[in-house]
Amino acid sequence: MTKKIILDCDPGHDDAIAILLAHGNPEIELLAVTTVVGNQTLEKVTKNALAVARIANITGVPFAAGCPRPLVRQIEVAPDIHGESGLDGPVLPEPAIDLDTRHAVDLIIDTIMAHPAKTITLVPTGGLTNIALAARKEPRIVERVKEVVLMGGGYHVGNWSAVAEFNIKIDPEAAHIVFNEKWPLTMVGLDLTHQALATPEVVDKIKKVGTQPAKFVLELLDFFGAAYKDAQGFDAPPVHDPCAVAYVIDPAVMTVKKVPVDIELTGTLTLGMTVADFRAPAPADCHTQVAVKLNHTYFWDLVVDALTRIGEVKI
Ligand code: PIR
Ligand code: CA
Repeated sequence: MTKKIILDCDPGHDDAIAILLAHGNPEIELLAVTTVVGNQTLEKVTKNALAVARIANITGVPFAAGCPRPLVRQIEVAPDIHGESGLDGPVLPEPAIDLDTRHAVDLIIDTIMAHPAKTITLVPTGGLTNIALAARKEPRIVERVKEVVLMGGGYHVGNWSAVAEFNIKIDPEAAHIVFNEKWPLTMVGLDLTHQALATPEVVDKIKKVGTQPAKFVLELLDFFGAAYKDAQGFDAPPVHDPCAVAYVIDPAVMTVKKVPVDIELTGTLTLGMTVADFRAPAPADCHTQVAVKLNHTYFWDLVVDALTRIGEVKI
């Protein structure tokens, strides 16, 4: 049985690769792609999502734009890592498909309500603004989704402050809503994604695919790698967002641990921290788990396999 997902993202170099993995993997049925302000403005990340659709020849999947700003806070974007366009590096094609006319929040709700209960996995890889609003606008989706598998947070690491990760920190109130709803939630945080390094061996494997979409990924990794080197001193860049998609494809790609997680909203030094309680035993009603250890080879094989299946796409 295929796994139906809605990908809510802010492309973003790693978001773009997450879209390609979801599209190219035969286990995944991509029901919708929705965008949210994050790595860049809503306008830019939405344009980028449509460009990725064209590059991989994704047709028949609705793409919709969502929230242009966080619930409470001012907009914070990440040009140091993703550039002015949000997807700097490759030359981006003009979109070939039209945006869905619905707001992302409505597309998310409509899609979940139109499918049988517990069949759809929500995969957020940006700030949680759209998901939080969807849960408030139509509370029945919380019972109805199968699970939420998100890239965000980190129980021992931050990248937007000493203890907070970007996707959580840019809209902590939204994250608080999403983590406190009782749906099963897997946090694929920095503890995990900092293991998903695009090493020279990985880049070599992608080179061997030899298609235009693979070349696009190489150009993304080139820019992303240089930015990560400059901004955070990484020798190889951590490719965060496809990790969440990989977990949906096969949970065996990583180990997870069931622990309660909540979002800090009032700390002056710790705003947006994902506070995970590792004291044993986890309460019986614990609905959250955190990703711990990645099978690096298996993960990158999934990405290379997806690119291979996408095959050549000429623009
Ligand atoms: C990555 C991101 C934002 C800022 C930095 N420094 C690095 C984006 C990625 O798209 C990913 O979803 C998440 N936010 C990682 O923090
Ligand atoms: Ca992202």
